[in-house]
Amino acid sequence: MNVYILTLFPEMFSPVVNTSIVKRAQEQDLVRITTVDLRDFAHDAHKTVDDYPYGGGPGMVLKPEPVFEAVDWVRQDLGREPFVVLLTPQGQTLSSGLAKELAQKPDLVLIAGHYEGFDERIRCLAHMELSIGDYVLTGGELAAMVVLDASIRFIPGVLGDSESALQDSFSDGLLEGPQYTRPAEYRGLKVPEILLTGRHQDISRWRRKESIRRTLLRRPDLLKVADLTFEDRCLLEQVINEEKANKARGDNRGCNQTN
Ligand code: 6GU
Repeated sequence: MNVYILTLFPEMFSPVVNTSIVKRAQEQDLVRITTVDLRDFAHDAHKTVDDYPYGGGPGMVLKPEPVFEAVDWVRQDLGREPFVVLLTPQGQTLSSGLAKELAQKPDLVLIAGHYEGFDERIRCLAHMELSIGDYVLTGGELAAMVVLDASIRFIPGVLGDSESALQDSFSDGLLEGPQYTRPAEYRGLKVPEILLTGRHQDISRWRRKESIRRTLLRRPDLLKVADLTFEDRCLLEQVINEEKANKARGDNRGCNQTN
């Protein structure tokens, strides 16, 4: 996949693009990431990329020319038409499903606007407008990094087997259950005994149940749309009853620290 990031702050991307899994994906030629400095497409010697809003008002507005011409440059560089995403808090909210869709695009352009706003005509360039949540960032750069990171995880080969996206929260519509490593007891906090038994079938079932429990307690909205098997529904029923009992007893999430 080719990803072009159009930004006024290309230097913000180097820690993300040059670290860990994103770096490895590039070394393996699974993704090619190019940051494009919008200032390189300014028309004057001062490299002006923003201007006062027509009609007056506070703040500056990102001019259309640098963005249109940067996209033209990408088209030329590729020799074909990329899929263009504009990062804006007014866009569709990013989800695991959208990230997966984007991962299937051979050529992706992420436009990260900055300043108080951008000229409305820039919207005409975009096939999709994306937000990463209901809060406002000072610029689209962090959002572009989030979109990039969330998407490339779905490109086959980017994650190793042990990192597989299949086991993640959301991959099957449920949250991941709890995980533990050694020691088996720390400050009186114990690892659930079932995990120490080596009974793989029982452990699988326990993990599925705890994934359902966690989703019920934290994101019941996800549970409503997840496609649960008959066995999942039985586990859900058990979890609901256990949680009722726990509530009556005043449960504290297994955090009874004793030393
Ligand atoms: Cl894509 N941009 C900005 N500036 N703020 C945001 C956002 C995007 N998504 C959430 N907040």
